[in-house]
Amino acid sequence: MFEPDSTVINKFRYEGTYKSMEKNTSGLINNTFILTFEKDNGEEIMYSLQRVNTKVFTKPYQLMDNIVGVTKHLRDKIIAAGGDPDRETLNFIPAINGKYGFEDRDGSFWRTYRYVDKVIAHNKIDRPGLFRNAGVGFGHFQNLLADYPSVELFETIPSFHNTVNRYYKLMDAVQKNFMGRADEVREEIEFYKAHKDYCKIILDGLADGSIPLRVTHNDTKLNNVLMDAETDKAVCVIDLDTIMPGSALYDFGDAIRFGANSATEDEPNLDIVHFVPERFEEFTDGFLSEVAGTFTEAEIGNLANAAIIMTMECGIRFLTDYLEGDVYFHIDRPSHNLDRTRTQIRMIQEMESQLDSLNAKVKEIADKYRA
Ligand code: GN1
Ligand code: MG
Repeated sequence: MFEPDSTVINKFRYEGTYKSMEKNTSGLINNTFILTFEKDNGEEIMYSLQRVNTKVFTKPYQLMDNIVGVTKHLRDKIIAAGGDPDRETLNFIPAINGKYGFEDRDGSFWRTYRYVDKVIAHNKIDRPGLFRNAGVGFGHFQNLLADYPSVELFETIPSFHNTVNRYYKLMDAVQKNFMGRADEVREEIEFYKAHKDYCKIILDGLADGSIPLRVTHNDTKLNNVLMDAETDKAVCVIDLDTIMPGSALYDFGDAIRFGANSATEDEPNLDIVHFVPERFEEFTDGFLSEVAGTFTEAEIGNLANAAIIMTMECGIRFLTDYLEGDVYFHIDRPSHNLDRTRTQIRMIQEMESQLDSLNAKVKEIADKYRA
């Protein structure tokens, strides 16, 4: 479904002659294809071509304005710091009409950027050190965007991380019970009800000003930071669709939700799904090595809470989608969203049971970088 054909490929200013295409299956929203071209001198050049999900991102041209603005800002900073702008940020390729994407006859929106090579998008942390480096990558990204004019950003998904809203959408889906699946998931529903109070913590902090509004990535799962295949260092933060004003706690919490899991987000066997505190520590250390100096007390003090809150939010979204008939996230099996919500619940339970020690760890690490 939705494979790009030559009428799509020919719309972009690619270098060289088209050779081959491979599908990348990791994202849950957009569809991504890796294209290989051959230049006149025989060298290969690769691109990512994406079909943007316009049910989720309803204004793709405005979305691309955000991304073009942000990547230009990043590029300038990377050059000023002596880095490699072709590797450390995404480089989008215009269509032949000069715009950064185009809508085809069927209403699909396509965009493309240079493929970053010699990197890995990890779906799971399988060795020490890697997650600390991811923390440095996302923390550094936060710093690079600290002076980005947020007024220029179009809100690609309004209320994206409004966890309270997400909670009420779940309650609504339970009531409508469109697929007749609510009875089967009573336990999960009760779990989220019992943990409802977490949902408002970040929103309250934003409202009273103790948590500042910053420019944030908002989708910081591990596979959205490309890691160098040889050195394991973070190279490039990708998936820039949800860059919007938000709380840095969203970025921290979502990264922990995904990367401090001993298994993948959709592991059906809960016996092997655990929250790994050492991973939490590693990521916190990397992240705070970049941002400790600029964070407020409320931000530092809520890092561990944020891990629980973002895991709640995502679990709530998976369960809502399950009840609504799997209309939002890509699924490969009927229970896919249910398996996903269950891993999130397992993570929350284990984080909650050691919240005091996680808070103590955060404090220790923050003090180290603030000394
Ligand atoms: C989606 O696009 P992708 O796969 O990086 C989702 C995130 C969820 C994530 C869960 C726009 O991210 O919010 O946390 O799935 N993106 C959107 O894996 O809804
Ligand atoms: Mg995404």
